[in-house]
Amino acid sequence: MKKKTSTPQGAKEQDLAKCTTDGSDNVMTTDQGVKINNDADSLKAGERGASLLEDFILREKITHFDHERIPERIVHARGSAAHGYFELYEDLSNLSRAGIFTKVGVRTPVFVRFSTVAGSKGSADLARDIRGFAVKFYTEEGIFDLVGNNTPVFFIQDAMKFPDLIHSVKPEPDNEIPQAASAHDTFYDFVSLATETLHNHMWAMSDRAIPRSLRMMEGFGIHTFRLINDAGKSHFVRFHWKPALGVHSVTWDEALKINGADPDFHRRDLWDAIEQGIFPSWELGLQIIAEEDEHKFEFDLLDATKLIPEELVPVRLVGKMTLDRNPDNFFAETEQVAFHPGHIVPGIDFTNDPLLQGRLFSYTDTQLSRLGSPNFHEIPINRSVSPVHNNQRDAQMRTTINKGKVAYHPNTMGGGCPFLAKAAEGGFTSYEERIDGKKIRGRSESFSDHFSQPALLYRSLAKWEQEHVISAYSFELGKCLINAIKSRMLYLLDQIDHSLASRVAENIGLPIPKEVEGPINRNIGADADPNSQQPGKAKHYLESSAALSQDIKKPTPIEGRQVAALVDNGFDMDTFSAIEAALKAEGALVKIVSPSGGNITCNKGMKHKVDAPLSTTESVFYDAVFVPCGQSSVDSLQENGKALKFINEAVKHCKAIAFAGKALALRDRTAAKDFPSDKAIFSDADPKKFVDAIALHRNWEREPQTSHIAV
Ligand code: HDE
Repeated sequence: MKKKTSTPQGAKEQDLAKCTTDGSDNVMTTDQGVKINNDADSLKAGERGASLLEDFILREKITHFDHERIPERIVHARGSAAHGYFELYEDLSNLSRAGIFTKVGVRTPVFVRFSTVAGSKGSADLARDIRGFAVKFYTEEGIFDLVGNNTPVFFIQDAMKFPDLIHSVKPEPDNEIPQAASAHDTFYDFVSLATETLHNHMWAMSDRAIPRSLRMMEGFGIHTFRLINDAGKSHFVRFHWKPALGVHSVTWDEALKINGADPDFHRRDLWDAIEQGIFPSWELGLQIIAEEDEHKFEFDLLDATKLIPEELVPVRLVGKMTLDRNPDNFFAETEQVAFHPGHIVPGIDFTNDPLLQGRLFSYTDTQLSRLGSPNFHEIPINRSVSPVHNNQRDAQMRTTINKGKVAYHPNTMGGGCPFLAKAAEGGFTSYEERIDGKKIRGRSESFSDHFSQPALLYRSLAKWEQEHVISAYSFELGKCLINAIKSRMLYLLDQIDHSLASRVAENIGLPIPKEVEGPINRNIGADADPNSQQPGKAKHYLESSAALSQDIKKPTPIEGRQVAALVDNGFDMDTFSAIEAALKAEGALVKIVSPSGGNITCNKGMKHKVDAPLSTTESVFYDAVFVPCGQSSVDSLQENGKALKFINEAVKHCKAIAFAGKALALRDRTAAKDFPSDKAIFSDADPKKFVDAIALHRNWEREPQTSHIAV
């Protein structure tokens, strides 16, 4: 059942409503408003004659169709989005004068787009990839875009390398293979020659790159920004989004299967959750660094390949974002939304991070070719809710009708309008940072440590997470064809962690080389000193950082988790209802999965609608499985190969599984029987224990014993 949206008609919703339309109760017309009498036949010279050029209705319809597509985004082409709002917990005016950091009690409308990076618009959701996490705040002072990712760092340090990075990861240009996959030679050729990539690359090899849900991802602004208060004082800041549902991922085997069985898995999950009133939320966290502490770290705050461990600078939670409304139209909203890290408001400012500085150019430029005009800010989803007045004029598809003769400033003919705002009245002024230096094309020495943080990340992961990282590197390098590239990667991994490199080397059947030909890092200018580079610079300033791991110690909410009840005719209503009630009480969704579709009958003679017949569904779509008692139900399932596979996969993927009464016979025909004392496989179908196990996401301790399960 759809819960009522919790947002009052916010400013952005009212704004969008001006352009929202649907055809119900309306007559069909041409784009010029002429009522249409026949939409099935073109105008012809006689019943069997040639079509006539004068048919303006046919021409208009076909012409519009011919131009329906716009170029997909160069990167982040595949995405899904939702509307919502942001609320601040406490007044932060000592840090920033931005309304979103000072106005407690105001619900600022947001539009959030999540995306994968490398794949095309039609690629599958579970690609191993970084996820985009872009938030548009429609503030009372103008648009603020926080255009981040789901990892705290980026691959490169300088915007100059972005086209190279993307060209290396996109499908190879001769044959356009592989789609939405980094596991190929060109990517590893680049990564192994540009050691600054190694940190974010390890994030990409971790489970962060295969999230369970977009609702279960962290978000990061990555770059260091500035917050500026009324007195003009600046603090450095890094932005974090912490999901209420915790950070969870699927296994690589699940990801591969989901991509085939439901390429829209993440998109559907987000859409369905919001439709059912299960609104995802994230807390906004700030890492604040005083201006005078800029140089107190072992890394440079301007280096986007470095995170600031939470042990060094805690994350202060300052507000909450809730997504509570799906878009009305994918193209109009999700496809046409134009984010830009340069969309900031008074109280927020940039730093000299050379990656951020380059982005400030790129995002307007790309909209010009993607959306076709500098008027992209007039597209409803991009429109500010605060008034827009300036002397920009004309260009393609202009919708604003500017009155009067004056399109310049200063003027007297327009009464001096639009007039300028003093800083005290909200006029944007840039932070007056002192800059004193030579003009150089080069990189700061303080950016040259490329090995400490990937090593910190690896050390911070739990054993099971490290195993996933080893498998990911083994898969990716195993897919590369050129041995020299694989060897160079092994050499670099060895600098990060010897055990990691040895395991990957063993898996891909190559030795770790003692040295590599040429400089280790070749991502430097022709005259730069190759010996000034890695890996000798690695530092060990922190043993580990708990926030980098997904190894949860505490249960997380199970709202919106999908749980399969595997049943057939004659299933026992009492054991079914007990578990169903416990799950529903926590907001989880119970789906009846059965050998056939339509309805099935329980042992009390009641009919139940089957949510998913086994022929159309897969074990990998669910977070947990339970099998109620009931002789005839269990007898039927025991003879059904797909039902057995369903359970075997759930065992292999370390999920919570509960069997009740007679269902133990089914357990004994599957791999579940091999785990009699498993923490998440239950033979007594105790609802509470089952719910608690789902809240821990998976029992990863099972994983090392599951390699024999053939599914
Ligand atoms: Fe982007 N990036 N990027 N990027 N990026 C784009 O803009 C670019 C970077 C990010 O859902 C493009 O409108 C350059 C870092 C997200 O619409 C383009 C550089 C981070 C999205 C572009 C970077 C991001 C984009 C493509 C290096 C995380 C999707 C279409 C200097 C902090 C936004 C578009 C959405 C999209 C350029 C690096 C995040 C081409 C040149 C670092 C989430 O302008």
